[in-house]
Amino acid sequence: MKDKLISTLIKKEIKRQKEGIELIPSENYASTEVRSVLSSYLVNKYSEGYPKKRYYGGNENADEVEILAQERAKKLFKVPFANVQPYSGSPANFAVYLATCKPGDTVMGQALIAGGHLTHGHTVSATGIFYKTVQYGLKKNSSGKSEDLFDYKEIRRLALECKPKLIWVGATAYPLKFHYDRFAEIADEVGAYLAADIAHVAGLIVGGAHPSPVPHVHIVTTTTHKTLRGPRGAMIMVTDKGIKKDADLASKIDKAIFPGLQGGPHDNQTAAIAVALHEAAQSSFKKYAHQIVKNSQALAQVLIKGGLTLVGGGSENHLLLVDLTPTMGPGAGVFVQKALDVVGLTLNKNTVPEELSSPYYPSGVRLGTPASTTRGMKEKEMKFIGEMILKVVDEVKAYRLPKEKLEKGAYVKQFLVDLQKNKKLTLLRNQIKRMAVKYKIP
Ligand code: DSN
Repeated sequence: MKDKLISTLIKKEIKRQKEGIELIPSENYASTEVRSVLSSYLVNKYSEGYPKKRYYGGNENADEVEILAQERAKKLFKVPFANVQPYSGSPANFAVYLATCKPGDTVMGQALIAGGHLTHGHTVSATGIFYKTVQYGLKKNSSGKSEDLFDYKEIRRLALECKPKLIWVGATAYPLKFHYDRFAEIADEVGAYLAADIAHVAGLIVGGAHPSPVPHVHIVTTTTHKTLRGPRGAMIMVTDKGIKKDADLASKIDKAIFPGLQGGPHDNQTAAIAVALHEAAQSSFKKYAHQIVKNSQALAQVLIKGGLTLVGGGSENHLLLVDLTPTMGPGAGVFVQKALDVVGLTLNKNTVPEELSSPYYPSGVRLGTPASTTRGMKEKEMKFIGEMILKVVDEVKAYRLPKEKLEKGAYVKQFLVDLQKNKKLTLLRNQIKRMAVKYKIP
């Protein structure tokens, strides 16, 4: 490669990915084939419009690529309609608003602070700027056991009060299964569209490790690069129930994506989505999806045994949300994330239900098993990872985030200096590296 600067950075990133263990639950390793299709000659083409209805010439191959991706999505998710053009999850979700609501209409979604997504109506997102949004939270888990954290009585009360046009079900930081039928009862009662954002669990659903929202909701959105293990991208699907509610829903979704929100689709991305959908239809993917959950549960057991508090009392999917408040006080996510970074375990700080701190200094960390499972790691390796996490938490458990806003930055800066001097972390780093390099990345 002639561009030495970029080539050096890519080499460094490959080394980082190989020598560390990726625990961010929304990340994964796409197959070699998916990556190679992304850099194919399809990257050169413009294809505004939809198959057989384009605004540019020379689209005979792009048409076939997009039709294949649509057909594979429909078959895999058991839906009558799929739009495979969204550039990524956020535009896909925004297109759902465009298709179902007018600016100013009321919508409901799970609050970001309680594990929802920005695009489910947060005030800083365009979805919260152009629509009137009502947010629902989670119940406090008092039993310490895995239990559904949604308060359906409260969600129903809110829905009856605000009469939303659209209700979102789906999250970015929820460790348990969704009971889509309970949300459907509420949406049907108030006549709202119900959209499931399954970005995190799409791979678990098609792999048969998780229930599908398809019988219960009108619209399904998903990114294609998380548990589904494809390229960056997204899809919007309409269910039979959706078409029954609104015969024009599919064409409204198409129009919302193009020309509503986007220009030309990324044909290389569409082709890579088609490849990923083909991979996800194989029986080996079912095994993969089930192993993700087994690994997540194995990791949860080690962390619970080691004294950490897990939101929801454990994990039923690919992710775990650790509430560090009881161990290290409010705002401790930053300490654990940074310390784990030093040893080569990558995860992210995250808010927890009933957060006492802020999204920038949240009180939890979110981690998951999709990427490590792709590398072939199983329960035994999860035990190793869990024990390493406990050792790292032990190293930093004396730190407390100052309450004073102005003191926080300086305190974290000093913490980072301390981390670099910590010899125990260097030893753990070497142990993790020795283990990680045994497991190839595609
Ligand atoms: N950034 C994604 C996640 O990590 O869950 C959501 O957009």
